Amino acid sequence: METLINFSGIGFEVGQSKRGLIHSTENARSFFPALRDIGLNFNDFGDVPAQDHNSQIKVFSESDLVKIEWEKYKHAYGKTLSLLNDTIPLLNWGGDHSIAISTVGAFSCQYPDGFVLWIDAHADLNLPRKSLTGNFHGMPLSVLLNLEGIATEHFKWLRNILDPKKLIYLGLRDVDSYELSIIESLGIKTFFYEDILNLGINNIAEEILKITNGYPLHISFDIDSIDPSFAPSTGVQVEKGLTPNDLNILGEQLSRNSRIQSIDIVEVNPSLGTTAQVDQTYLIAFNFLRSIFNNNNSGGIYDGVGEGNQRKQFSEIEWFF
Ligand SMILES: [Mn+2]
Repeated sequence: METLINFSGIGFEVGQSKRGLIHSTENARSFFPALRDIGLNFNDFGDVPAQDHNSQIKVFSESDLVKIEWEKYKHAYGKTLSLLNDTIPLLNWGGDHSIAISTVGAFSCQYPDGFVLWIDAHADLNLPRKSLTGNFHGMPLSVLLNLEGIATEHFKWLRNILDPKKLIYLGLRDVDSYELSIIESLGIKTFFYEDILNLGINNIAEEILKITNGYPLHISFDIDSIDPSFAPSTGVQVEKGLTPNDLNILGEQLSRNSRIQSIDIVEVNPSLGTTAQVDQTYLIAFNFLRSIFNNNNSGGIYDGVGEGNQRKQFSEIEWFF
């Protein structure tokens, strides 16, 4: 089965302190020839230019927000809006998770009745003054949900607010007490990592499909949701987490929703770890895509044996599924 996917690179990295995410998109492209062999074809729409990285960009109050060049995010928002399309799914490749302001913002503008599935170790729900780290990638949902009017005040270019009833969390395992109080007070549907252990990913995937089936769906996938022993090349590792097999089961279940409009893949940092670790981290992300869009393909996981110098060689990578 052949699938065409629109690819949009948004390698923003100012939302966290580690360099390298700006190169995540070009590294992702080096996998395209191999992915074509398993039926995933990409229409490449290039990269949104990123702000120069400055590790001093810490946001501990609303007055610190001026340190970030929001024009870049506005650009990404407009581009995402123009690429959202009922027939061809859109892949937004980050970048850190702050890009979700633009990508989820655009999705929920285009599809107000659509659901957002946020797969992450973290809730990314902090307000600047509540943040312990000052890293903006831990805050995008506070803006998207307009907590304490932060979007109305500072992000007027976002045309609408995400309805908390349209947000589903999966895989959370490192949540601040402030964030937990917001999850509870807004009643956000949340499957914690512990719920996966207790209920099993099959049951949870089925429940998520039941809730979202027939509605437009956006998946915002943070690679740190995966156990770092499987996906180590990311900036904020949290021990334990989803396995690649969990991700496959989830992808196959979600693929039954014919209205998956867009997916973010964020926080894959090719500067962290060995080449084999970086390749493995990318492959786990791409394999999730395969399970969503191409699960009828019985050819199995790409085994890494290819020809030509553009191709990645994965023969040394140990697979876990
Ligand atoms: Mn995140």
